Amino acid sequence: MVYTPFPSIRAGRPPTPSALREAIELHLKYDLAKQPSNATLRDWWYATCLVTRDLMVERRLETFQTQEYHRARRVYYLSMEYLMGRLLLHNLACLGITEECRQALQELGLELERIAEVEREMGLGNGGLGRLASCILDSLATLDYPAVGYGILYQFGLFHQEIVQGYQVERPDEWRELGHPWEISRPELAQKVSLYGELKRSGLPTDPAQWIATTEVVGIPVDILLPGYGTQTVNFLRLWMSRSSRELDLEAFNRGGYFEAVREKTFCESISKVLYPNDKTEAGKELRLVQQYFFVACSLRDILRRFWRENTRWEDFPKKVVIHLNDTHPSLAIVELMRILVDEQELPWDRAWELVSETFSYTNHTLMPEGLEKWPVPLLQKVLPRHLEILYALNHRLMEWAEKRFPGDGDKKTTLSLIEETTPKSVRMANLAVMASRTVNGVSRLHSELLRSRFFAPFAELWPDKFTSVTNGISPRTFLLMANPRLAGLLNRAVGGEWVRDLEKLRGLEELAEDSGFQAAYLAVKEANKVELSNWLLQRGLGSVDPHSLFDVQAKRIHEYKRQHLNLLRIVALYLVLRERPQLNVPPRVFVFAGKAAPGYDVAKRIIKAIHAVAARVNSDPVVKNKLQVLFVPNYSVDVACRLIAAADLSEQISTAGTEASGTGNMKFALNGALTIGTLDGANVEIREEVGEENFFSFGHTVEELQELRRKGYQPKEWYEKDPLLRRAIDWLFSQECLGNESPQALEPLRKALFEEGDRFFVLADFRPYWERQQEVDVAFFNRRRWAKMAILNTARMGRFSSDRVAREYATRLWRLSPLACANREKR
Ligand code: 26Q
Repeated sequence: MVYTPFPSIRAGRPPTPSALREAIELHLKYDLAKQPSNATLRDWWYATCLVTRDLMVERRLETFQTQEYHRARRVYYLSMEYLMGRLLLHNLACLGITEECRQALQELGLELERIAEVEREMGLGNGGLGRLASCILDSLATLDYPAVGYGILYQFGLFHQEIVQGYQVERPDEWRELGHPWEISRPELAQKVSLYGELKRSGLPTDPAQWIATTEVVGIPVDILLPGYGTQTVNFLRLWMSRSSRELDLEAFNRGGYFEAVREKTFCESISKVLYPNDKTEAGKELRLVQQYFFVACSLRDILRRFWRENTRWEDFPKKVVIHLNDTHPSLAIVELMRILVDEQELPWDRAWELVSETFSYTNHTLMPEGLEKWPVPLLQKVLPRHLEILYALNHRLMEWAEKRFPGDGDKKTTLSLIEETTPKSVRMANLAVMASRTVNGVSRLHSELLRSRFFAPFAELWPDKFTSVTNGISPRTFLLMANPRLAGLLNRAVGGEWVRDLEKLRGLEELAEDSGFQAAYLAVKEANKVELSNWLLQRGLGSVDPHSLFDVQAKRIHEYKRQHLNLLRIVALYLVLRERPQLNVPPRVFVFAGKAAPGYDVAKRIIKAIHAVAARVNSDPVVKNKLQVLFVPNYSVDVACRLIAAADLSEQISTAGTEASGTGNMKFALNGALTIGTLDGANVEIREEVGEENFFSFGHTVEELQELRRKGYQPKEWYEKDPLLRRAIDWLFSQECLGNESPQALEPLRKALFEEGDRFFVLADFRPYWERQQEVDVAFFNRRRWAKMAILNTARMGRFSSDRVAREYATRLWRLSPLACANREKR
């Protein structure tokens, strides 16, 4: 480094705006070889990020020394996905220098917010699971927990969604195109991983074996620093990038032949190339399996390297290391650790199992059978032959335990088994994760209950104490402070600024809920956010909306179980009613949809098409002008989410009861003062409990009622026939009047799902209760003071859904981890 960045920082004081300005100019000069006169917005952004990074590095080094000195017990959070969003404003806020930086840029004639918008967000995840991982890492750092996140540095993140003639079109997400100043590459910590090949062995499967692999891949770690908010702690996320091991080895090129070597190089680089754009499992894709093993094997080697720097005996391993599995995607780590211990370290099998089974914890994120990962045995045999053998050996033990506990009960054993007896056979990763983990948790109370009583029932009989629940949460930094600066400012004035680190502090708002001055200020914030969103929509050519309308938002992945089409059917019904009775007194509403469909999920894509077809008709019909508008915001992302969350009046959380494990969007909207219309599903149940049922619009069949409907043989056709409004809405949606010039086949797959395929998600059964509840929403919205009170009470009572509470629960109850702040460090 050619300059001494900030002597003042080391003394623990924040840098002055002029010190920051100077540092930005130095980075502009020495890292980008630019002068202020020829610097682009991108250059200024890059330089500002580098200065911010310098400041985080100071704290990172302190954190590292503290954790190493104390030989801290750490949690290693393994996740295939992280949805970090843009980082500049977040990192500045964590460091507490947002205003100083704003002023520094102002002195340079620049505006902070404009600079921050240059950043391409890190979209290395599909949705809820990836964003939850990011929120939890944010909270772990904020609470000073020693934690490292591991994942994959996908060269292409989740695809960009464009809409062409109402259809989703996917484009590559080249998020590193402008460079990525947050990355710190660590080639010296590269790891080598083996794949394919064959086994050489003499003894039993539980004896050490030799795996002669034919392909070797190198993982190069790239770190992203993760500052806590208002603390010295800076943790990090370590993302692996795959490269060929022969890259630097000219000999190998000659040995293997030129063509073969290039082919292998291409294969190796393809491993971290692209994020799979599905949020449910897709059967048996080899590259996905290779991705999982690659990232898990690199991470484990890195964990072991760190362990041996600070420790000397295996028996300390479970005392110092907790490995958390974010769903089953990283569950090969269990098998890989067994392999390392047995084959490479030559520990006896039972001793290895002791260590392994004290190390892992596992979070399940899905209830749907098709969401549970299974790998075909022949694929494992090909890619990871030794791991398959270890899996069979583990299953042998599992079946012994099962026989002991349930003698002669073949059915129990069949459901417990790691191996599913299909053709070909496959390995059930969830069963492996449950078997090997000290704790297994669901992500909401309802979800955890259903896991225990249905999906993992025999496991819960075998190991009742393993199962627990940690209801999800969201980061107050990302989803209030950053997403909604106006509301954040109002809250600071009302209850002080402590809520950013302690969301329960918002309880203090309860006493203001009926204060007309505060209500007015609160409504004014919402109004201003709606104006801002309207302008943004207009700029993007997405339509012109009246900010006085009720903003009704459903933003999340497009899925049949999330039932965007239930929302759409209600819109159609309302449209038909309004056409007949244009004078009907309903508040003007803007219906906003946003979300991506998995590229291979046809019905979901037809739902997007249906939304656009309805929007085209409704928005151009003068009869409902100023009453009803339908918008689809393309390319849903963390950035778009924040804009919608700040502006929403009503949050649609309408999944079929028993299908949404938790939901976290529900929390983001409610915290920002949108009222929820929602089913009794996932965390909705707990949100309703916290905010009070009088401040929550619940509707729809419960899990038990649906069970009963199923038992009696649910016939969507009957529901269609007995409800004239529903019938009209459905008939119109699938009519040529709605489709316009489109082929009559355009929505056929959607219609089939509702009728021929039996409406798996009970859209028709829940239509009427949904319709009726929405009428109550209209009434409530007319009464501005009542609405304000309800919204304020939502904000006031969402404290429990902070990811800080989540991190603390995981740390204390599952991981037995203690905070370790930098100041705690004694002299060596
Ligand atoms: C697995 C194998 C192959 C390809 C893809 C996948 C895959 C990828 C992502 C499977 C599932 C996911 C993501 C699931 C997810 O986001 N689940 C959501 O997790 C949230 C956080 O716990 C919950 O709030 C949501 O209810 C749940 O749907």
